[in-house]
Amino acid sequence: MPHIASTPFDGQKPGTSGLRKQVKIFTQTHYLENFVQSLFDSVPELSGGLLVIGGDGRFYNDSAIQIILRMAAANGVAKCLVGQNGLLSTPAASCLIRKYGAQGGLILSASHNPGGPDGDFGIKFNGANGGPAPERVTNAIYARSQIITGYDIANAANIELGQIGHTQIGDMAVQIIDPVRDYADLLESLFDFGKIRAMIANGFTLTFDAMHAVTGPYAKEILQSRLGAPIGSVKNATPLPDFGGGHPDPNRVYAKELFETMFSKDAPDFGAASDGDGDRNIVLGKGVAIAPSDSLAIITANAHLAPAYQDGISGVARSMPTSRAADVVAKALGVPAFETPTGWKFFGNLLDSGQITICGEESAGTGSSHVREKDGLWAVLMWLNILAQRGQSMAEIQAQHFTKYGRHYYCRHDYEAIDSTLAAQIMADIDAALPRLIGRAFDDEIVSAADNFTYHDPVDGSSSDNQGLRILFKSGSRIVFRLSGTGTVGATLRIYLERYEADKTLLGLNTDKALTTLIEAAEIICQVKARSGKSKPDMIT
Ligand code: G16
Repeated sequence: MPHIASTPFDGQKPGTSGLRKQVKIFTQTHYLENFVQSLFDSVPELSGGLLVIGGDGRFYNDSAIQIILRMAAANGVAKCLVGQNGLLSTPAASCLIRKYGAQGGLILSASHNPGGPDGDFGIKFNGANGGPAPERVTNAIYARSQIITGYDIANAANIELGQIGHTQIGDMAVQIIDPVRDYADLLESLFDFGKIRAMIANGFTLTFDAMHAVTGPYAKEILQSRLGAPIGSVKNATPLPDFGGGHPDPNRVYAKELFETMFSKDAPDFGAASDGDGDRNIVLGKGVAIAPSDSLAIITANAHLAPAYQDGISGVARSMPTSRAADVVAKALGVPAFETPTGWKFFGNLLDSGQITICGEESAGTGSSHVREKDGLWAVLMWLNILAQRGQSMAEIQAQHFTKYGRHYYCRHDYEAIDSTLAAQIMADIDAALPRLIGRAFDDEIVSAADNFTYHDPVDGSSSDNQGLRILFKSGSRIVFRLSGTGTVGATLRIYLERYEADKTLLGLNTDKALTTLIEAAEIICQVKARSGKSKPDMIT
């Protein structure tokens, strides 16, 4: 097998979710190859093993898959399972790794980041449990990438990715498979499809925006073919290399059409969207958007209504910046609630050890132990199952939830593409000021504690420090500052704001108004506006 000499690239350190860079960086000669060889060198069990490969269909997906297949053959992989046309959603890849006992999977995606030649590309490695590689593996890959001297790649023609069937590259078997069927079967086994189908047949209306990303074929099969939603219920269903020029991030800005539909007088009963690789979700009802942290809490409280969870859940976990709404539910259910750093990889050990059944994040991610990734369509089906069982509207279910458990007003302000040195300095300055903040008052909010979050994994005993700066108030309110680990330009400062309200007369406030004191306190503490010259956040979710 040919060995090609190369030299290391700077910055091949996987972030919150794999290696994510601009396409123009990924397509440099030897760039992808160096990273993939570092991966094969760091995960020796792939040699002789089964590897799952697929991506979200973005620009460079096909070319990257052809390179990875030839490198897999040269590195002794026994067999690759590849999604037809190179497509696999992130949760579907996780499902396949687990179902077929693969040693791992490579998922090509930059998630919700834009695609096309001027957009972003990414590569994630998931291990044999189906979940994102833990830090010890990503650190090893990075360390290897810094000393790499070359890579192995087979001489072979491109594989026909559009044709389901079996082929070979040298000694390595390649099977092109239906990207949808196994995953759709898994979801069907978890939920009461009969009840959801009956609800839809009785006039319940829904719309799903696939944003020209990977979920189109999955949503069409599940929602239209298996559940009987009318053709056309799934919008923007064809995956496109540039996502149709859109930004496959299911939020108020980029899924504007969906939000407008759901807040119009002709709104269907249910609306949802997913992201580039199908792991995120947003769910809406007529005139109501459910915040991801609230969705996690409501799902936790109602999961027993779905067949797979009818005997109850073992526990719930959320990332640290996610609102604590799910903790309140866990307490009422008498199950443990865990707080992990941002990044789905931190849920893996808790899921594998059976300590949690459900987990989620403020960044539009919800999932369960059925796979080891967050799963957009799982959340959609969980909500549909809950709606079918309860026979109420989304707004009614949310309102009853707030009345029972109280409301965690919540939002996130993002300052994007700020100078990386400045962002690091802002974080260092807040960190240094934490001890002095304790006892300080911001209007009626008094700081009771402030720290830099370190996670101690209760399963393997590992520690992860520097995972966000937390400022806790006596009232139960909270501000968190963190730098994003998924951006590709400069740095993104995320400010997470949360206020708990149990007073039943104060459950219907406007979120911005409810959080005014905290928003002002955050700027006093970090001065990002003054220091970056930005007058407002680039994104509020
Ligand atoms: C990824 C991770 C999530 C994380 C999110 C935001 O999601 O899988 O765990 O919450 O990024 O991370 P950050 O705040 O560091 O930008 P995705 O959907 O982009 O893969």
